[in-house]
Amino acid sequence: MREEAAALVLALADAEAVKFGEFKLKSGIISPIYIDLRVIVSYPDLLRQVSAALWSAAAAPAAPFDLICGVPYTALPIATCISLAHNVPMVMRRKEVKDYGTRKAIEGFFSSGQSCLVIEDLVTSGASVLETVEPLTAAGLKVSDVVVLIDREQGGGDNLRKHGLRLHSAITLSYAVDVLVKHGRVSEEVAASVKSFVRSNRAELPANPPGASSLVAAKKPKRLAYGERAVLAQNAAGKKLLELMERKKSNLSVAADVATSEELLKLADAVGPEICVLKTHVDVLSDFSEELTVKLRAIAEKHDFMIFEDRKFADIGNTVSMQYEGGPFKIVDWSDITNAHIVPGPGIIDGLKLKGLAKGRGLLLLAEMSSKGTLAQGEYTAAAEKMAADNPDFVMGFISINPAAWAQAADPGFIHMTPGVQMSAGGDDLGQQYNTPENVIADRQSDIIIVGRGIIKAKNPALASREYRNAGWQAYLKSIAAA
Ligand code: 5BU
Repeated sequence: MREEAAALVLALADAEAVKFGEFKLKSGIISPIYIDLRVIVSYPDLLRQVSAALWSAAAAPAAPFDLICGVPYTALPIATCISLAHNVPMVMRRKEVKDYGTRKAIEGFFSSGQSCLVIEDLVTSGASVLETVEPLTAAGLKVSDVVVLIDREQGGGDNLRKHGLRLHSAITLSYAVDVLVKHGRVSEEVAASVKSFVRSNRAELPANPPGASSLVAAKKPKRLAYGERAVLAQNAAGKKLLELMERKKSNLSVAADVATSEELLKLADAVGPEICVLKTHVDVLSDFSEELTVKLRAIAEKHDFMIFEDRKFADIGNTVSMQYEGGPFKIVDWSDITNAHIVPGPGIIDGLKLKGLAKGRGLLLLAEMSSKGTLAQGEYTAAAEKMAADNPDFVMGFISINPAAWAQAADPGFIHMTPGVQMSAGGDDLGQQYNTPENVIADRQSDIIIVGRGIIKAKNPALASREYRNAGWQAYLKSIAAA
């Protein structure tokens, strides 16, 4: 076995997968060694050799497993090779899917409770391994063992152990260096400098490795209070809303989906004391009038809440600019907040900003939607995040479903509002999907629950709004205390 391992080290050096010199790492640190195992796909014999070494490293010590999963991307061909050689089925993690709660993050057939061996090419801190383990466990698979070709011995094994994972390596970095010295491939001096580099550069897990949210929950940065975030909000309406939430102790928005102006005003007055935002769809009213907007603003003033016309603009900048200001609704005149799809590109923000910024309005971008089969996910959601970051003067936040999965490092000045909320999870017959206030605010780290039918169809909407307000606020208090 040792001979095979030594031969593998030499083959890796021949393929230039292991190089010595002065290499600037992403962190800016100069490393005397550089390991890039992506090149092995160019050498089928080497790929076979690598896979065999990994298999022997895992076979004995690892707990029995039903499946294997390579950490994307470098370990994917290695896992495939092992799968073929040993007839063990494989699953694949989709790298671009970040919301493990609702999206298919793992490809391939498996059943809950099966155990999966994770395969990786190189472990430094273990963060990439954790990014793959989380969606596997979220999908119901058991993961206890990880096998790696090269362990850089910079603390990855310890970090993974803290997460209940055993790391098995085919080769350690110090072993590889010893073999290369023995065969005259590197000098004793270089070997000493590599070993000293490894000793003095322990790789810690980032406080919040992307995708490893639940595994590193204990290390999450403290969640800031709404009031603390008001100072960080750059959009005037966003700042006002965060202050209002802190002052009123409410993170509840009621979706006032009723058919007439009279019903809308009555509902606004009934739930007004409990809410921070009243969300409207004025295009469903049979009798919209300017007078309604004046009365609605007066009720908002009386009960201290903001108004959000859920218009979901979706056209080019020039058109949305006209739609926002004109037509029968003149939304910009009376609605503090509105929202937009990002599908047209950033021009939609420019068009709305033209009319809304000077009036102190704020815009929410639809980063995700609550409905089944929504296309707003993954890269689309990331694009919304980027567009918001480019326009913090006018964009105040997002419509989000699971911001914990994608917005961990986001600017705390942005507000996340989440529709699809009821006291128990479920859905309706037309694709709506519900989560609970606790789940949305504490687990998914959203800021505001938007509740429609859970309140407006209740026998006593005022009472129901009080219950939702309490549930949302308790979840918030719990999450700022726990963070
Ligand atoms: P419900 O009755 O709580 O299901 O109402 C939800 C409201 O939120 C309703 O007005 C929808 O138009 C709105 N909504 C949503 O449900 N899902 C979304 O992704 C977005 C808005 Br954006």
